[in-house]
Amino acid sequence: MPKFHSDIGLIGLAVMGQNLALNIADHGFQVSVYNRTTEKTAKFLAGNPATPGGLVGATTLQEFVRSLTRPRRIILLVQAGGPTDAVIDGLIPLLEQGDIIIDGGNAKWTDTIRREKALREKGLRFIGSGVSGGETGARFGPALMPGGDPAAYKELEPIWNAIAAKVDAKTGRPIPGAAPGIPVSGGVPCATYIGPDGAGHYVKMIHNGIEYGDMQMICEAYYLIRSLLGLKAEEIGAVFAEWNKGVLDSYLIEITADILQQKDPVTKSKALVDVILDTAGQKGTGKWTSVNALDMGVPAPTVAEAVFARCLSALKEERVAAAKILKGPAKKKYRGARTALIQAIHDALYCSKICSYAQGFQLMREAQKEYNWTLNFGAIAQIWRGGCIIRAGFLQKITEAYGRNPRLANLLLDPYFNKTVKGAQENWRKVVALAAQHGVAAPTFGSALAYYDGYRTARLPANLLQAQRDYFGAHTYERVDQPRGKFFHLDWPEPARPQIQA
Ligand code: NBP
Repeated sequence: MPKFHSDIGLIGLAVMGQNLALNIADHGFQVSVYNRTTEKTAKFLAGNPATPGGLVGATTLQEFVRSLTRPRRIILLVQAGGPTDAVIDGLIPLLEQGDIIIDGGNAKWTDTIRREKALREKGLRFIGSGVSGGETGARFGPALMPGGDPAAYKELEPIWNAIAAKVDAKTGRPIPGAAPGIPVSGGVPCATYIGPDGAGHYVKMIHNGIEYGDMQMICEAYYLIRSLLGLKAEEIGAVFAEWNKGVLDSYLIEITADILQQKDPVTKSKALVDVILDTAGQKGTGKWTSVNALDMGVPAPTVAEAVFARCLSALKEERVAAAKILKGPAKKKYRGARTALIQAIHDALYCSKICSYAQGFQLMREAQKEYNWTLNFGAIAQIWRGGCIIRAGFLQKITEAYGRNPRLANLLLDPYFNKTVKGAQENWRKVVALAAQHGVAAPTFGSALAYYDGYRTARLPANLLQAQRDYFGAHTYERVDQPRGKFFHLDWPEPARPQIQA
């Protein structure tokens, strides 16, 4: 017997909405659902007649809103951008003071800041929540990154905690075992209040930027093994399966091992990966991360390189034409030991990954100043351990690093990461050099190494840069022998300028 009023409502029954509604209902909450195209609602309800909490369909927004217990909690899982605004505009006249709208889409954090403010002024409450883990995550336990009104989140928290992925309290390891109708029990939920207004969606964007970096780095490792050692896809898959047992243990390494061992269902003899066209798409969160890094002046080159690598891959016809004209080094087979090179590529991947995450966390550190948030970096790394695409054993090391020092300036400075990079950097440098010598593009490996070397350098060549800027633009410079903030200028065009030779 359905309850008269549902516990929560959900608008948008595409992939994410359907799966999240089922996940919520699995946990005993009655969910009212609404979709603009009503046939989808009918089909969804017909396909899921018996869930523990129950699903209630509505064909109009009015009927949907009336079906909810007050204060109403309404999740939006519609296309980000204009469609999200359109749905909010449709809801506003139907809602009452204190009702809560939760945007679970991939909204840009600045949109979430704007929407939260506009709704607050109308007496409505707004939560922008990152939802990570794709279709399977939404169904069986995503990582959830809610931001907005903290009191409103308190009213959502029991549901968010119930449906989130769970990790072991001591080890941080994901707890597997969810199945339709049988939710995971025990463990720490991969959901935590991130901060006010757009904080949740900001952290979700950084998650996605890091995901871009991780994926590209894995591709570079695969490509280097293939190019230098000539291993077949399934052999490289076996290497990744082995790597997944160590420090690189992660969802993305695990699926890569699986992908590389998949045969093509059409030719039946080739590896599937060998018949997939080498042009990558993107939806924009990596670009947002990189643009935001440039806007805030935070060095985050590794994610940007991953975005550019996708852009370069998309120039397929140009690349095919250029391949006939532009020559690289003469093709030479790598003559060293195979096992040692595979270990070196493993180390290059791990060191590059550490730098990429260091950059992501530096971005969040700067954003919290910019937007007046107080972010808990250890907790953010902890909720990424389960449910989401970048889930990895390595994140526990980040939680531990921020546990040791919550004000850590850069992950690289933490003793564990410092020691790890110190021990592995010889291999990392060898791989970047080999890539250059053999003409194999490895942009994230190379940029991460340049980031590491730049960050650990006390005196960079920016002294010369400042002199150049002063020369043509009178931009002034500071001196090493004077206090910071004191600026000097040399009248370069003046014929009588001091002619003291260096
Ligand atoms: P889509 O992003 O493809 O959005 C489709 C939904 O938006 C449908 O329910 C559609 O209704 C509705 N919609 C649109 Br389009 N315009 C609308 C409008 N003007 N008014 C009302 N409804 C409208 O769905 P998705 O892939 O399930 O993703 C949902 C959200 O979750 C997005 O923000 C996405 O970025 C985010 N996300 C997706 C993933 C993923 O793996 N797919 C992961 C994490 C987050 P209709 O049926 O009537 O067309």
